Amino acid sequence: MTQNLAQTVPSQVRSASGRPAGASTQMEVWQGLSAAVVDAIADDWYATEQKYRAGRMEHYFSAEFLEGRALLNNLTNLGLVEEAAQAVNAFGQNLTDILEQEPDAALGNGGLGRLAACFLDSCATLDLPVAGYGILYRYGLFKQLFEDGFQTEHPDPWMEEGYPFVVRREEAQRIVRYNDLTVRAVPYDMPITGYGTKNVVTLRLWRAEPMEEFDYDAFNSQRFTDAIVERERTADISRVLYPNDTTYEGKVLRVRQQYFFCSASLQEIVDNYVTHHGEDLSRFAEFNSVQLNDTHPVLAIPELMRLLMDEHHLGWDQAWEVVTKTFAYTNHTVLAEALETWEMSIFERLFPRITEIVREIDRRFRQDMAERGLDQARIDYMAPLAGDKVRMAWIACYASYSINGVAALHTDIIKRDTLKEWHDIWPERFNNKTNGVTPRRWLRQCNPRLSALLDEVAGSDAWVKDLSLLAAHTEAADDALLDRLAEIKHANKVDFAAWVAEREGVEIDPDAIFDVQIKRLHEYKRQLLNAIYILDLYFRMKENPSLQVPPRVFIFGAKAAPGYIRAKGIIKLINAIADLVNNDPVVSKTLKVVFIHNYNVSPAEHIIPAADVSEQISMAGKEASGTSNMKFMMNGALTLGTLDGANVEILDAVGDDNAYIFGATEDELPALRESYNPRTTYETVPGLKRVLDAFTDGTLDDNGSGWFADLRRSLLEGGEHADVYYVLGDFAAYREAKDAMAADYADQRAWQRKAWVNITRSGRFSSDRTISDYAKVWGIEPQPVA
Ligand code: RUG
Repeated sequence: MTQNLAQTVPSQVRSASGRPAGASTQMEVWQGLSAAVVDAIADDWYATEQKYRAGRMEHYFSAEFLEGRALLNNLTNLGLVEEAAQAVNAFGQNLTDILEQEPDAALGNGGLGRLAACFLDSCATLDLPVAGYGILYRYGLFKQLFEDGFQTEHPDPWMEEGYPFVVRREEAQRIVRYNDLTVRAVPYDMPITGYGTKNVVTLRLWRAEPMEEFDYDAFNSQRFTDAIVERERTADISRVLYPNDTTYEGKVLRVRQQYFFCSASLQEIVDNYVTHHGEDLSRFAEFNSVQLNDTHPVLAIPELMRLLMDEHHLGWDQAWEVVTKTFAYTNHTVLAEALETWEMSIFERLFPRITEIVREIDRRFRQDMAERGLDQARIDYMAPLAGDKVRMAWIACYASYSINGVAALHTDIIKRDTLKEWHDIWPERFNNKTNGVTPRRWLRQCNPRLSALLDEVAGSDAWVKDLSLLAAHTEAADDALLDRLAEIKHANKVDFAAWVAEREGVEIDPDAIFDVQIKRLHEYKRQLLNAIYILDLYFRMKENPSLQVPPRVFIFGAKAAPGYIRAKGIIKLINAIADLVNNDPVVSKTLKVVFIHNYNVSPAEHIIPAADVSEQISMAGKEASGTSNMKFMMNGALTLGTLDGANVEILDAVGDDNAYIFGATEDELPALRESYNPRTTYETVPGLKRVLDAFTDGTLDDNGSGWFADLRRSLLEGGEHADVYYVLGDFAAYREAKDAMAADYADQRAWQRKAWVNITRSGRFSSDRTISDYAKVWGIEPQPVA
């Protein structure tokens, strides 16, 4: 770094605004300060790029990168927060206000996209030669508003005012060809800094642009509208992120998007190989590996075959040999509705050559399996093609040298169930990589008070790069430390209460228990179970006004996929319960319900440091991992959860005394289901009938939508399809655990001791640990730049 921020910021602000720094708007100051940060890292970024491109690299392909805000994250990583604050103070601005100007880069739906972002942060911090590849969506995940308690969706044109953290690389553009359309893929590179290192990882996001900015011939020959339509069809490709999480939609545009970024990225990787290692592509996999984040980038498999065979003249066998040493596949779900299958007719229409290659993969697969002695039924089940469908997960399993799940339980389930047939043949390909989250954003940056305490207890900030160091301090929790921990949580809650009051218009008491469930809205995640508990507690309090109930604030944050009506019904229900509870003159003195609208990365950074209770209550076996569970743990919230996903490993790390676990386990559920009758549960578990009847008896208002009746039916009716997520089945156990937990909160010393155990034992949930594990699979070593 040649100049300090005090020198560079004013001039960058001036060029962003065309005015003196002191006369610039806060948005212009954000622009200028952000540009100054990019300026500060430019040399190191270039040096990293040069070094990485010459050696073995891992390429992380993902349709989603949920980055959130970049400025504070970069300042934190570079150790420049103070310097930046002073630089803007010098012309009368306040860093906190400036940071609030930044839009969230919401280029992802939820856990899967945020995981990709945490991974790049860890790759940078660990100096690992990795690059990310995705799509520069013009519109990120929709903005959520509530109107009468109903979710409404609004576009998120996040970079319309300019975004200094992406740099357009005109010279590195590639051409992507479809049968009916040829487009330019223009890369926009985002620098991803690491903590305390010079290495800067590149996240390359592709944007689709028309071949010619304007086709004047078409204009002159009355094909004007055709030319405009063509332009728009091209821009469509990178226009919008599909707003589905764990459900799949078979849209043509989506398959175009997937091919678009896979093709552009692979072309670049292959060209880079040729530059450094020559024309003999048979050694490609010695220098390159590609991690497929779910099935979204699986078209990269036939596309690499095409590039190797058609453009670099390898034979099929040679190309397949390279491909099967290049790709690794991460599965993120056991939900059948998430496994992507595409209609062959879409492939035929968009890319005949890829279709041909997929057919040949299928033919050879069938032959290979027959030679291994598999029966026809099994071959048909596993084959890439089934009737007119292409099965992306099956192609991934066949072509990948590594297949992983995202938590120990999830990996067990895919080996035993979801991907059993593949595991039977290639057990050695399977491995577990329990997810992790970056302690930079999710502790250092979002919780400065706790972070300062940890520096003090640990004697330095070394824990930020190696979170497992905290484990040595579990026993340091004397009364003085626990009191400080309580003070820190309280101060965070006071800040959060002010944030909620301003943003949501609801007053909450920082002395109450903050009980939080933030995640995408899905039936399997069971926000409905939480809602039923709150309503039951409300009725218990109404029935018995002298009931001793610890003050509590129930906090939700969740977006529902726009087409997922039942999920939207649950949002409306929670908002209706919030109305009922918050407007009750007596109950509202003890309970409050807040639904944070437009939940995203930035709100999470406010919520998590203030949370006491982390709700992780999915039906066992359904949540592949979960990652908010890890963020909460790092910030000292206690888990209230089922034995699902990574909760199992959290429990293992903290011990039974330091988490609240309830409900049916994954191996118990099949037997329980046999005799399960939700009607009987409704009739017999005290309180349940009253709650479910309140859905439809006028206690709660669904504005005539009929959605609450549908929710009630989903729990009680439909024979074996009633209550598929075992909400009523687990209710009694949930209520017992949640009541017990709330009662325990009164003993603050004991509570804070549990919180401290959670914080200090969170080391294995750092994405640094996850990425170190992946690096072994990828065969890469740290490459620090000088
Ligand atoms: O639902 C899963 C989460 O359990 C997991 O923690 C996260 C990251 O691995 O991925 C989520 N996920 C799964 N998002 N989309 C899918 C299926 O495509």
